[in-house]
Amino acid sequence: MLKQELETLRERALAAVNGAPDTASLENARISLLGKKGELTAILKQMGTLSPEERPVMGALANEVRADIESALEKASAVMSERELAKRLEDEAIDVTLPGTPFRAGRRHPMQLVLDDVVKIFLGMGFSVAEGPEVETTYYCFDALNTGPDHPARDPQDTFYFDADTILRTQTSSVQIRVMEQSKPPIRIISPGKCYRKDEVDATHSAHFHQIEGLAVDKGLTMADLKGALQTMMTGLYGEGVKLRFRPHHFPYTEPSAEVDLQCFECKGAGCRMCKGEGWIEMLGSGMVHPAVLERCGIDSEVYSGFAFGVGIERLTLMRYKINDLRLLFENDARFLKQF
Ligand code: 2NM
Repeated sequence: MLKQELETLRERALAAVNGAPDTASLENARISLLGKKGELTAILKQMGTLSPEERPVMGALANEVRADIESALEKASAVMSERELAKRLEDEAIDVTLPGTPFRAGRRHPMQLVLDDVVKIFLGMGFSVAEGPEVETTYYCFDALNTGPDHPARDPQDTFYFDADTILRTQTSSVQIRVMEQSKPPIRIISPGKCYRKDEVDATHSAHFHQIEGLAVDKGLTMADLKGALQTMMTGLYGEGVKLRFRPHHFPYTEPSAEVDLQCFECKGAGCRMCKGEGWIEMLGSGMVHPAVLERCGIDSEVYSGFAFGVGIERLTLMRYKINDLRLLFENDARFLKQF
């Protein structure tokens, strides 16, 4: 009776194990056959009803059946894991020779390209880069630069005021004043940065713009040093053969002062649409730092002299790439920016 049950169990078990479709059903089979509440255990519980002679015989048979089922399970499980691994390897195979997902890298803004070039050119002449706050006091933007309380440049029509003494800087000369206050000559710096003016936006104006100012203070500096530095900058930016023209001008903070024009490289000075028939294009302001400005920063103007200049990065960039509208530089249109 019990012998019969064990034999059928073995037959059904081996059929179930060998026919299991996956590891999960194999595990289910193991539990229902050999588990604590499984079929073999249920049969073994009846051993108590056997006679002492039958018991060891049935016990041996039960062990044999268990061993058969266990070894069938083991074999099936090994075959199955191998098969499942092979399938996963095939399903998840990666073709490393396929092209990757392209990474769309950005690029430097045309004004950044120009700024980087200008910085490199001045580093080559022994200058370093100085930075300062965009929110400034009227002292650093005006008073320190000989632009007293009644000067028209301080008009709230033209400058953004937070209060009577606090403004958005209108030029980066404020940075140069701070450097002159804090250091002793020789000084050679350029100060690039954002500046602000209450300008209506059009093809050549914006309420925020970017400026580079340069300053050198040392014994014996003259206009010749200024001209040499500016010629080096313009040649570096626009190539050999660029011509500069210095015109007398007035700034409160330099004496003498000069505006600097670049010979139009479209018409070589003959006059064309680009230079509006002038042959020359106004590029920057410059001059020898006014002795009163040096003195106010604690620099002895009897011993030291300095030259300074200021130029708009927008202007330099429009010229460099022959762009006809300033607004293109600020609109962040990728179709435009991709060209540089
Ligand atoms: C310009 C034109 C001319 C200038 C003067 C100074 C300072 F601080 F040394 F006095 N920095 N920059 C200067 C001179 C700026 O911008 C058109």
